[in-house]
This record gives sequence, structure tokens and C-alpha cells, in this order.
Amino acid sequence: MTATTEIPDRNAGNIAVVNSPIVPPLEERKGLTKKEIAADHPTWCPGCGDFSVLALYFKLIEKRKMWHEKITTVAGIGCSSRFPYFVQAHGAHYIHGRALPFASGISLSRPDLHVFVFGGDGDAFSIGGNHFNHTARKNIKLTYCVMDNWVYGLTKKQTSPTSPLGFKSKTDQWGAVDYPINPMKQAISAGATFVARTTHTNPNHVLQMMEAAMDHDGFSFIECLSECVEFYEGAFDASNPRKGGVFNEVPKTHDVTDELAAYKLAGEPFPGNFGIFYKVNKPTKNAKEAEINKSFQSKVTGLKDWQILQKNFDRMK
Ligand SMILES: Cc1ncc(C[n+]2csc(CCOP(=O)(O)OP(=O)(O)O)c2C)c(N)n1
Ligand code: SF4
Ligand SMILES: [Mg+2]
Repeated sequence: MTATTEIPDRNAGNIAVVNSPIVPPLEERKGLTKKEIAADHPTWCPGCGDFSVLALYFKLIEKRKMWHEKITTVAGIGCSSRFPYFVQAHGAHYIHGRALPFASGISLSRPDLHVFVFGGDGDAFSIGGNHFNHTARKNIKLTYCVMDNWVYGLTKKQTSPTSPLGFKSKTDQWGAVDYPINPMKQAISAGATFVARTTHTNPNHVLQMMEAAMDHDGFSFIECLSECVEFYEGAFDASNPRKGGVFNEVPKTHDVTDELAAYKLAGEPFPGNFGIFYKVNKPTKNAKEAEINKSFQSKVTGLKDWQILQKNFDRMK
């Protein structure tokens, strides 16, 4: 079944007519099944925590009835960043540390999409550390899930910004000497408006955090502990009740709008707490830019986008 759609042809200055498949009204469409969303077989090591995060992302898409054309999955480089390969939908496995600027462009230009970014601790806080801070402060509407395994997995065991002191790796043979960053503290202080923490060993909790993050109108950040069984086995045992650890949820009395309280919670020693630490509503960059565009467009009614652009170029001569 096809329909004719009018597509503006900038060069010819007229309208080109093309055929495109008719998309049935949303309420008639069934939600995607896991089979329809799963692409390649993941190439992660057996037992890697990343499998669980991917499975829960599929669950989220199924549960919330999101369609291929309404989601995009972006990542940088790393084991965890292979994520978009395994999702049968639009997305990109982008440059190391640069997933957020790429995803920001998508979010700002396509407000109808759910933009999800996945990646590792190296990608997020080392090479991509700068972008992390700036995307947070701009409050760009997207969900960033960092699969933190406290190590560089893909490149076979180097110290990462979240590796604890004393961690022996190929770059710190006598044990890490640099103080690790605290992703939760960094996200809060950078200006993220949704900051949550979860772990791959608690699937219901991961799904809960993903849903809440997706529903947040702004930059939502999730630190998801995801064990690298190859290069940092047992890193998170203290947070896993099946391994003798404890999984403590954020206390019910915690006020998620209290920045200082959130910061304090983030300072608890490992395994700390899991849940939403911080959540406030602030205008997004998306909303602010949309407002500017609307006001500008009211001054140039009747002109096509390319004509407005041409006028601007003419003005700059
Ligand atoms: C510009 C650039 N520098 C370095 C690398 C090498 N490199 C690839 S992945 C990676 C780190 C991966 O660690 P992390 O982001 O924690 O992901 P993980 O593999 O642990 O999931 C590095 C240093 C690269 N691909 N590109
Ligand atoms: S090296 Fe570690 S992070 Fe990478 S796939 Fe294997 S277990 Fe997962
Ligand atoms: Mg890592």
C-alpha cells in the first residue's frame, strides 16, 4: 500500500511527488516484538552484563510500544557501545566519546523521536567527559545510559576513570593511583536534570529506571553497573544479593528535587543506593530553540526554509 507524499524540492523550487509506504495510524499498529527489534547476535563475552541491559531495552521498546521510526539508538566506541548493532532500528555506532554531540543533533532536529544513547565509562567520562558535562548543562532531551564496568573492556583492560584505587590493569600494573570520578556527583553538578543509578543484576530495576528516564523531559542520565566478566570479574558483587552483597534502594524519604541531598547520596561508599537520586524540571534546549524558531518563523511567513537561509547568507555578504 503506498501513498503520494509531497516533498519540497529545494533546487527546482517546486514540489516533487514520491511514493512511500503508508504507515497505519498508531492505534492500529501492534507493538514491536523482541524478534522484530533484535538485530545481530550480540558479540559480547558470555556472562557480560551488557546482555542484560540490551534485553531490558528490548523490553522497554515492547512495553512502551515504540516503533522503529520513533526511536534512535546511538553509541560511541567500546564493548558496550556496540549496542546499536544489535538493535533493529535507526541508530549509529559513532566516534569514541562523541556519541552525545551526535545524539544532541538528532534530538534537536527531530523532537518526535526518543533518543537513547548507550556507552561505557571510558567513552562517557574519559574521552567523552567534556561532552558529558556540556550535554548535561544544556539539558538536551535524551536518555544516556552508561554501562559502567570500571574498566576499558574492548581494548582489554586499561584503567578507566571509574576504576577504583589499586585496580591492577595494563596501564597500572602496580595498581591505579588516580582517584576515580563519581559519575553520579559529576552528573548532578554538571546540571543533569534526571540522575539515576541501577545495576544489570536487577532487571526490574533497570527497566524501571529506563522508563522513568525516557519519560523525563530533559537530559536523563543512568549509571548502570554492568560487569565485565573478562577483565573485572566480581567488581560489583557487593551490590548483588546473589553474591552475598546488598541492593539498597534510595530511601523513600529522599527528596529527588534536593540537589544537596542527591549529592550526599552519591557520596555513599560502594555499593551505595540504587534508584532516582535527582529529578527536576527545567526548560530544555529543545524547547528554547523551538521557541526561537517559532518567533523567527512568524516574521518570515510565506518563505520556504531554503529561502530564509538564502536571505541570511545574503545578509552576511
Ligand atoms: C579516538 C580513539 N581513541 C581510543 C580508541 C581506543 N578505544 C576503543 S574503546 C576504548 C575504551 C572502551 O572503554 P569503555 O568506554 O569503558 O567501554 P567498554 O569496552 O568497557 O564497554 C578505547 C580507549 C578509539 N577507538 N578511538
Ligand atoms: S570484554 Fe568485558 S565488557 Fe567486553 S564483552 Fe567481554 S565481558 Fe563484556
Ligand atoms: Mg568500560
